[in-house]
Amino acid sequence: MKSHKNLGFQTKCVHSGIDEYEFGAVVPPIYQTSTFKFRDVKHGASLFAGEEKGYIYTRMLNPTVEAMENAIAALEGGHKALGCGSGMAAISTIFITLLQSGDHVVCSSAVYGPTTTVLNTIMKKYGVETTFVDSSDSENVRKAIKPNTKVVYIETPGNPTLCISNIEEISKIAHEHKAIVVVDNTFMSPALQNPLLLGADIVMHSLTKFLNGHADVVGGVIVVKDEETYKQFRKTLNQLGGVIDPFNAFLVHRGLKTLAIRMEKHCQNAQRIAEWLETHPLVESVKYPGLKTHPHYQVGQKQHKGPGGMITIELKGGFEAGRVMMNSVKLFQLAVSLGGVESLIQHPASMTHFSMGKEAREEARITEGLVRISVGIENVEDLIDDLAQALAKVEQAMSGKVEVHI
Ligand code: LCS
Repeated sequence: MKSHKNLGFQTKCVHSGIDEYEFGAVVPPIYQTSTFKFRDVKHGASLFAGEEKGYIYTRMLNPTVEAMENAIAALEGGHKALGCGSGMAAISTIFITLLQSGDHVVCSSAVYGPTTTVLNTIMKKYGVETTFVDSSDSENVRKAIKPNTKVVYIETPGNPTLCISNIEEISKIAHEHKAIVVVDNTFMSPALQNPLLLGADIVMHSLTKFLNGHADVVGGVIVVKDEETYKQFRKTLNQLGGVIDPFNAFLVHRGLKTLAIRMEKHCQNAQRIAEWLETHPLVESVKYPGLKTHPHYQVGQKQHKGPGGMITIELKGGFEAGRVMMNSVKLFQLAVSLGGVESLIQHPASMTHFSMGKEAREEARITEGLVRISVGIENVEDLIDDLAQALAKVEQAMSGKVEVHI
């Protein structure tokens, strides 16, 4: 791959991948093949021995997948990337590769629910212990580190609380103790935040979200800084088999081409909506990294280029009011997932973060009344109109039950 180091981010989005495709194709062809023919026995043997570069079998490497991996590595400023069958496949590949029985993990308390569950069930079963901390205060990470801490895992902004952790500070603390820093960068995308450039060792994304951006793929990716780590992860992926398939990789690569302009629109729309919600009399609180009222606003300003497309709110009527709102939206769709061009709304306590249990939710400050919004790229006036009519329904439903000052 040619170096695109000096090009602008949106140019990299359009041009990164593999330099030349067969037959002069302008976009990456979909190599929908499970296996690749060897010229002769000597050729096959040399590919298996790693003496020659080439493709053998799609679980091991596929050119369409490789083009997407190259593009994401370039956007994150990494050495190489590995496409996985889902964000959870990427997360479990990272844990299984880096950890063994007797190791300890320090993890942000506010992470995607199943990440907590994997650490508390599967990894625990294999003898890996985890301490969950509010990593928005880096000192909590320092205090939780033990002599056997192998991995510090943070998600920033965290799902769904949007708490921000200081990647640079946490990386320094972890490295003093020789721990590996893994950052789930799903909520920001490389257009807004590059954890590897801030000192982290490994980045992962759920490709299902902003990177693909069109709600039609489930996928994940791991980005690493060096060849040795790449080889370790490739071995695990090859053995356990959690790879992405060529067609999904093609779709993600297509989505990447508009990443920077989509993220700009997500940020603009979300900022307008967050500011509007903040003034609405039925809204108790709004959390959005672009609002000065966000508790970690300053850290965010330092480490990301834009506040992203995710907002959380608490209504004055708690969960009951949130239920009416989520049932009343017309343009926003009541669905989990996030980061697509279309706006979605959901209830973390009963949906995305149900599996982690009430106790872990309370520790992560995921309240019963929290409503999460993924702001799409529609006309913002239409989105605000939709939220306004849904909140008007809340007002009708709750009249007499909550104090409403309009
Ligand atoms: N990391 C984050 C921050 C996520 O939000 C998700 C999925 C994952 C990892 C896992 O990725 P997946 O395996 O689904 O590709 N988050 C979801 C959510 O908030 N709603 O539905 C899925």
